[in-house]
Amino acid sequence: MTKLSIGPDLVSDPEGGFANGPVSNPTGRRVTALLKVMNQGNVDAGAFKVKIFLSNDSTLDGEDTLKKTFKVKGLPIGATKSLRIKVTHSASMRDKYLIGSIDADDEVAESNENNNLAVGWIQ
Ligand SMILES: [Ca+2]
Ligand SMILES: [Ca+2]
Ligand SMILES: [Ca+2]
Repeated sequence: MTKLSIGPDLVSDPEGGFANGPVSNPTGRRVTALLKVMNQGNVDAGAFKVKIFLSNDSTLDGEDTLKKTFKVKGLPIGATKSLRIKVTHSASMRDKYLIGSIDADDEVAESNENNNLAVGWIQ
């Protein structure tokens, strides 16, 4: 039996990570990354937010710091949105993690809600 799933499915490309980075400048206080968000589902997605967190570990939890929020107006079937991330911090972010939470406020009901995080170690 094949399970038929209908709905948008927002996911990072590559799944689970950033397309580029995150890399820090020499002081470690500025980090850049590229996050590609794709709709691999079979229904267009409406507006949603992508939130970028700074974390000491690779897990998103309540101790992490929100650094940036992107508002995406929507993403049609098969479309990709590239988000260029630049975050600054008062101390070095090297060896910490940048975590992108796609549809962070769960505004889009998706066929798969378990592939919405992109995690990257800051170099
Ligand atoms: Ca998803
Ligand atoms: Ca964390
Ligand atoms: Ca969702």
